[in-house]
Amino acid sequence: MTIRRRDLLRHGAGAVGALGAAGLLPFWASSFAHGVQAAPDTLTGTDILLRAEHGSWAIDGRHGHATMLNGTVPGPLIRLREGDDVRLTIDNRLDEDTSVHWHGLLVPPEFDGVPGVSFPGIRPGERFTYRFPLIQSGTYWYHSHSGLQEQIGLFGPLIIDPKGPDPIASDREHVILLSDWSFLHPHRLLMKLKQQSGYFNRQKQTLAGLASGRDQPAKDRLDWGRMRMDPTDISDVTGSTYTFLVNGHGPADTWTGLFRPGERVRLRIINAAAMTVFNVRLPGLKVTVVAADGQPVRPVTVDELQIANAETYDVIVTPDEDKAYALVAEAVDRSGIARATLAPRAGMVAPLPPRRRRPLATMRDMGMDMGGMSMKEMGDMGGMSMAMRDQRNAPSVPLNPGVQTIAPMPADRTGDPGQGLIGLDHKVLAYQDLVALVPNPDARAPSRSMEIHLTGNMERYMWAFDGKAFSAVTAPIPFRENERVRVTLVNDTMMTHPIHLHGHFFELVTGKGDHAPRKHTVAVLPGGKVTFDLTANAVGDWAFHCHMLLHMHAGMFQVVGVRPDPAPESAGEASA
Ligand SMILES: [Cu+2]
Repeated sequence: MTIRRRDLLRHGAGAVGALGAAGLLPFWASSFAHGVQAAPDTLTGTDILLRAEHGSWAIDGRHGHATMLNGTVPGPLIRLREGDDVRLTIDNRLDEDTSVHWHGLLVPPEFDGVPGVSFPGIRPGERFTYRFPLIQSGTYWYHSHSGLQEQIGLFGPLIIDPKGPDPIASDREHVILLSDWSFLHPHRLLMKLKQQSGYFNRQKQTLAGLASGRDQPAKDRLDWGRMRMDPTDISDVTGSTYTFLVNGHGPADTWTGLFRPGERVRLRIINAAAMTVFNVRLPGLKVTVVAADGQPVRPVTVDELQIANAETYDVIVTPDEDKAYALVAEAVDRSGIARATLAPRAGMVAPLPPRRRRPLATMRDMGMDMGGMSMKEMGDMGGMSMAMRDQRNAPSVPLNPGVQTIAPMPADRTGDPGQGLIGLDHKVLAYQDLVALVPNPDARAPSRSMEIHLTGNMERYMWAFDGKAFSAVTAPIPFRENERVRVTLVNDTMMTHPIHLHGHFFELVTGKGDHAPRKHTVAVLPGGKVTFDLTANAVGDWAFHCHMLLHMHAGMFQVVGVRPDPAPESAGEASA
């Protein structure tokens, strides 16, 4: 039955002449994929041409409008080789400016692809060629950095094979590219959220929930209500409007990756979603994490992992039975799932695990984990209203309307498995489980440290660093070339923010010495903090932003400026 439906859809798309080739899928993402090695339309070599254009595509049988590359959503698989000098040309056939950012790649700043920061952008009808040497390998991806194009389809996977042998051995590889799709244009999503925070939340607490014990007890509910906080507010945009996709397939279409029983299958998992953090598991299979953000880590075996927007994980699974296995990528608020099937033959379907109860935010998510004390008790310690927005807890942050709360006691949450996954009876990956496979290139102790607060006001849908939206920022965050700086990100809000720095990897500070895990994107859990050490070795201006795309759009975006040392313009002057 599933096959027939899928065939209909495929033929349907081909039969509608007006659509032309648009809306078809690249081979790597076709409904029954043999593995990325076998995908004949993969773009390889050193000269790549990508066409940005408008088109229509089908999601579970319904047509949507997208901005796309080479006529497909997701875009083509680009597979390059470390050590090569590559030229990637974008031919802009859209009626608006476009750009492509190579997410996680270490490239010269002028080829990083962020309009207004790295280059002016690519005008309609024009071509732009990115040229850079590939000095790394691993699983990455690419996406538009113009307007809201990324949210409506302009993204795809990018693999760089190592120059020498791959430290990660496998018999077969699949790309698992997660995304979210709404038939409402992202501008409309943003408008709805500005009009009414929690607009997309259909999982609010109810009286029935209270009676059944599913929701917060009445006392807590009163406390949270007084602060205008909703513990069911986990995701801004939810399954009420989003369809969650694996390789461009909705849950009804279901993408299937094939394997032979006993093979070591490498899954290159990429979260390309606009606004969705996913919990990924394959019931019945252990998942061995072998790389994070493209960088190999010591293998660590888990049952489940949370992947924030823009992160990548490479994992190995070894399905040894002649049966179908489900891959479930559950939206963090459990308002929906993306699903895929791993199967020895086409047409097999694996049963899905029962839907789990939606999570509730906790005191820990407010940055107020005080060992079971109630808010009333804490309030008695010094005044609750003061405690959730006390300047003393963040002297550098102005208490303007964009700053709704300041976490009073933000905890290092790198040992946590992710929101909603604490206390499960199986092993969930935490950042503290990650250990780099090879020693870090720079293990110097940092020479200075800085703290950056992630701030927001859910009611007004305002998001910023240190209470200052990008529109109000006048200068980049300054770094000197090659200086090593310890950066702590403090999340004063009740949302996870996946923070991405362009042009660099940074080392998470989790006590792993010179084997700290290296990342380009780090999820800072609600009310939590993350510390990383950064060697600012790439001179230039680099985007630094939240990868929740509507947060970025609303102002949680900054520029990091790495200046040569000594800076030519200040040579001879006393430094300030
Ligand atoms: Cu954010």
